[in-house]
Amino acid sequence: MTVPIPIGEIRSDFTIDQPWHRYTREDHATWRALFERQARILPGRACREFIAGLDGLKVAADGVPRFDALSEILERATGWRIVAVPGLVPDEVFFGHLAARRFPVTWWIRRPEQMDYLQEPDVFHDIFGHVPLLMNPVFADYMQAYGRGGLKALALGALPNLARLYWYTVEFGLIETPEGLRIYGSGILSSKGESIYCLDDGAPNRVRFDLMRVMRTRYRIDTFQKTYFVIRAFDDIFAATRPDFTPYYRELATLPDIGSGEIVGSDEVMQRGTGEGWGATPDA
Ligand code: HBI
Ligand code: FE
Repeated sequence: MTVPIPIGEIRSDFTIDQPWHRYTREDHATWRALFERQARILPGRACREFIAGLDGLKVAADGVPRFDALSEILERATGWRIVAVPGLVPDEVFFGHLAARRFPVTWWIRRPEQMDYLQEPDVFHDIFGHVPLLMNPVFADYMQAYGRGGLKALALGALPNLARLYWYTVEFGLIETPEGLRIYGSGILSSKGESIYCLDDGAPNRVRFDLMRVMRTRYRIDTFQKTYFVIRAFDDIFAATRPDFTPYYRELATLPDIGSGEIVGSDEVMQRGTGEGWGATPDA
């Protein structure tokens, strides 16, 4: 549901000026409702780095924030800035921005009737879900490394493998802490239902993060995850992405995909899910 922006206002890198005048009172009310609901359920569920980032960003609880003001705070912390875009942008544009420490943020917000579910990222998912962790230096470095890796993966025709890494870490990752499992994935942090399901429900598998295993694992964009991958520290994913992936992609090309709900022999299984409710959503 990309809300139309006049074509003349979209720059060659797909960025636009945040169309501040186009937010309605209802849009700001939707932002407030989403923000207050997540702020209420995330303490004790979100990792402490996310909570710290959210506090650091003073993300305005009272309405859709001004991207320029957030970029000033973010830039001082980790050199990242936010750029407004009309919606999903082509992969090479997306990776190009990440590689330059620019996070593309969809400018529009969902309709009130979409409070509980939205397929395409909106401003709440992008700002509330992603930006607080961009305040964390290790995570901020990982996101730039991911952008650079994405441009290489595109060139090698290995984008689907890398997209899975992003999906199961940046969007739906869990991290182990002395207090128990915590959420760092943005797709979970911006979703009330999945913020509860991913930690409390017996249905999903929870498996130790393993780079090659994750890059073989399929996912659906329209259901809660059937498998969550658990890291011990952000450096786990940063260290894993340091080497040149070319040999990994060559090996992956010889290995079969793993189903989104499947457990394989090499897995360090932390929870073998019941699979309740999966019948209706076989893998894509
Ligand atoms: N564009 N605006 C935007 N936001 C995203 O998260 C995004 C995108 N384009 C491509 C993309 N994500 C994914 O396909 C890559 O992560 C693989
Ligand atoms: Fe996202």
